[in-house]
Amino acid sequence: MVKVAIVGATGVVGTKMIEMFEQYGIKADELTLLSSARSAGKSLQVMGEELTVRELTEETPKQGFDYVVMSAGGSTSRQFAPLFEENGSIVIDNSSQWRMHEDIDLIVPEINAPKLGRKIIANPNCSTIQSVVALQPLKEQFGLKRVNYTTYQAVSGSGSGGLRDLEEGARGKAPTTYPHPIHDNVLPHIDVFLENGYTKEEQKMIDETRKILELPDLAVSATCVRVPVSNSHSVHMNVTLENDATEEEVRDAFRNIPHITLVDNPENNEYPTPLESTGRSEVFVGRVRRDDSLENTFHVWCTADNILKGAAQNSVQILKQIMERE
Ligand code: 11C
Repeated sequence: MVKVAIVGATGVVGTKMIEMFEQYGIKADELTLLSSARSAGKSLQVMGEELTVRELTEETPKQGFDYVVMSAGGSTSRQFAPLFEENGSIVIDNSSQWRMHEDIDLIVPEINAPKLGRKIIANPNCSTIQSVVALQPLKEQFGLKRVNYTTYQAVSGSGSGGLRDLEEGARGKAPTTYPHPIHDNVLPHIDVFLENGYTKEEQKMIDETRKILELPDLAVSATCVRVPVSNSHSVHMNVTLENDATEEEVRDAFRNIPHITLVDNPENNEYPTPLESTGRSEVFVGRVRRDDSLENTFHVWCTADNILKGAAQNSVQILKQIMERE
């Protein structure tokens, strides 16, 4: 009898997780949908069955779930993930709360697998996931020396509030999620500002890249920008390789990898876009070209569905990876 719970089931990511369970063939004898008191009581369709969302309380972890997938924000994860863990559940957590803890695995199943033994396993930040998926073949074939990211991140990364600000902003309404209008605008500000002048989103990309790729000394920098796009993040990566390659060798590194699609025919106006990435499971790369201002350095453009590969899909892939191993 396999008991699985989804915490944050009514959110933008949680509802996609339910879809991903079906797509990835997750077998649960009993699936429990959990949320805060505010969303409890709602009904959601799960594989043709209607399930009522229940409130997450301090008593819930005692119900003996085998697996819990959480996407309900950092404070809920801080409070509840250890309670689920104490009660024997394996927890896959989509918040930033546990990612950088030394004893917590940070997993992108195409790249790594849990090995540290804790029952809390962290799902990385969405913009990090698509970036490391694209960087991994370059790391394997040429070695990585330095990466500088600039992101163009969709409003769905901020959940329903971000989508609302974009939609209602187009009708002249003041924003409630962002400090400035996002409609007709670009905000170089994602998550809170830190003392070093970077935003937390930028710091997450730097720290998580080093941890997932197991390159603690990799030179990494990031500028993260919110753009008026509903869904799918774009990342420009300026990548310095350890060993030089030709442009074609860099393109070849992305070919024949099932979870990467190379779209790089600028002569036909073909390159990855967020619109074409939405609803797709893979990471798209293109615009590969040499940066002549630095040795062994290339520009790479990368897009992916931030709610799928960046969150719900990656979490469910981790769940599948663990279920298959056990
Ligand atoms: C955004 N990347 O686009 C964020 C959303 O640490 O998991 C995900 C935040 C996180 O706003």
